[in-house]
Parts: sequence; structure tokens; C-alpha cells
Amino acid sequence: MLTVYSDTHRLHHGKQELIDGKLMPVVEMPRRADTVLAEVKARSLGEVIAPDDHGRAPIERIHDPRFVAFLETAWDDWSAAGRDYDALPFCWGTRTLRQDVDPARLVGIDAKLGYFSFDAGTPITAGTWTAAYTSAQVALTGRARLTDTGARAVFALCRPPGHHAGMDTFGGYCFLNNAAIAAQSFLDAGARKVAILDVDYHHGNGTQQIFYSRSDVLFCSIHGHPQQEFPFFLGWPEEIGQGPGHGFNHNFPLPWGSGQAPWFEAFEAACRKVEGYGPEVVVVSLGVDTFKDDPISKFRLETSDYPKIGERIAAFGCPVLFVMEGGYAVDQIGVNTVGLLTGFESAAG
Ligand code: SS9
Ligand code: ZN
Repeated sequence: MLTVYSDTHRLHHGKQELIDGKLMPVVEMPRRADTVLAEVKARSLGEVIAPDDHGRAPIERIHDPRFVAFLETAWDDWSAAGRDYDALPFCWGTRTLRQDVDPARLVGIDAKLGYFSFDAGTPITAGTWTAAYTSAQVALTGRARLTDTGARAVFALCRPPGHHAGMDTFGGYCFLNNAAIAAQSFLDAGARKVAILDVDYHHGNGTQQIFYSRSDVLFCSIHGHPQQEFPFFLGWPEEIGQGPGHGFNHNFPLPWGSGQAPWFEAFEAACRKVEGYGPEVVVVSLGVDTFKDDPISKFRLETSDYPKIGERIAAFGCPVLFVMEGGYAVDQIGVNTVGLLTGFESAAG
């Protein structure tokens, strides 16, 4: 299986995030991608290539251009305010404030950070824009390779991750929604139906929001129940899409402590929704923070479970783009991710 990867991810390395009310060292660190790449090589998964530059247009098929422009200049605006440490928002326009203020009227960086975000756990640093832009290009290059070569699967080793990023919001360590950008790019290249299967421990709230009113992209997610788990305010089972998108969104939330049996039962239900939809291509939001030793997550999958996930995905029989999302047990993220991919390879033949 071909892997797309760029060292540019290293430019994004936040120092601190707000965890449990305290500024703590970030868990979404460059070593995550390094560990996955090392395992790709150790297991001889296949060729590793650098991304091509597909430009901004495919990003702006998903994200509001004002949001993209904000991300591009956020660090400079923050620095111009005299700050030489990571940028974090602290005030949001939720229910009792106005949510319809034209962002062009917001002058200060603190207002803009609040307008374009939904959490205080996602620091912006000097290299964040370049790293996020390149991460989207990794996904887009994976999409192009899959379409152009007729391969069964490609692995887009994206970092920073993307599935929490909405049309005009960053959060959950995500800035640009790599999986959504790739899915739209498949459609723009001629596909009519794309399914996104999100196996990350967290709900892919950004991906759900982006495609919630559309029937050309099916979204299915297995994740920690929002009753207990971040991002709390999306990912509930009754969210099944709206308007033309009604019936094209499926959430499978599970309680803290869920291990192999409940997880695979929910996963099988999600896989049947994907098969019932009959997509021409599947994008997998591949997070391995479902692992039992993940430091911020509370599921209990074992290393031996990951190849089985890959085997089941291979049974879809259609091309698959794997897009890296979360996974914070840094020493095992490579083994678990590549285990899933080799499971796919052995079953796909
Ligand atoms: C933990 C804060 C959780 C968000 C996690 C995002 C994971 C992305 N107290 N922060 S895959
Ligand atoms: Zn996650």
C-alpha cells in the first residue's frame, strides 16, 4: 500500500493545551507521525511519497474562505498583539450571545479565535497553517493516486488530524478536515457516492457537520458517547442527517470502558450502513485512540484487534483511502495503525 507523508507536520508543535482546567503539555505531538512512519517502513507496507500541491481550491470546496484566511494569518495576528507563546481562544459566541456577527467586523485576534473555534485545547503556533495546509495536501494526493492508479487503497499519513474541523471551526487538534476535503475531491473527480467511516475514538463532529444535509457523502462514526466524552455537543444517536441528507448520517456512540465485543458490534452495524449505501469509494478516518492504553481515551481495544478492523474494511470490495486521525499512545500508535493497514492488505489480496 502506498503511503503519502510529509515532514512538514513538524512545523506544528503546540506546547500546551487546556486539560482539566490546567495548561498541560500537548498530547498531539510530532512524534506521533514519526512513530507511524517508522512502522510503515519497518513492516515494509510499501512506497512512501511526498504530497503534490493541489492548491487552496479543493480546501475551499469544504471550508469557508474566511476561515481559511483566518488560519493563514492567525499566528501573525497573535504575534502582532505582542504574544510569543501558543495562541488559544477563551470566549465563544454560544446561545446567549450573538452567533451571526459578520466575522469581518471582528477586529481583535481573541474575537476571531473564538469565532472560528469550538474548544480551548487546540493551540495555534507559528507553523500551524503550513502544517495543516500540507496535511490536507497529503489527503488530496492520496485521493489523486487512488483515482489515477486504480489501487485498492492508499494511506494518507496526515498530521495534524482533521475530523473535528467543521466548515468554519477548528478544535480537537484539527484545523482542516482532511477526510472531508478528500471525499469532496473524489466527487469532483467523478465519483457519485462516497462513504466516510470514522473509527477514531472521538466523534467526527466536523465531518458530520460538513455533510449533514447531503446524500452524496454518507457519514458513519463509532465513538465515545457524547454523554461522557468530548466533543459532548454532537455525535448523539438521533442525529441521522437533515433535508436531502436525512438517513445519510449514522452515529454509534459507546460508553467509557467499551472493549472488543461492544466495539465490533457497533463497527459491524456501521459497516452494514456503508454497504447498504453502495459507495464507489470509502474514506476511513483512521484513529487508533480506541486503544486500551490511550492516555486521553477510555475504550479498550488491543493491538490484536486492529488487523481485524482492516480485514472487515477490505470486505467492502471498493477502493479505500485511509486518512490518519487520532491516537495518543505514542509508542503503540505505529503498531496499531500499520496493523490495521496490513490486516486490510492481507484480506484484500
Ligand atoms: C481532554 C481534552 C480532549 C480533545 C481531544 C481531541 C482528539 C482528537 N481532557 N481534547 S482525535
Ligand atoms: Zn480522537
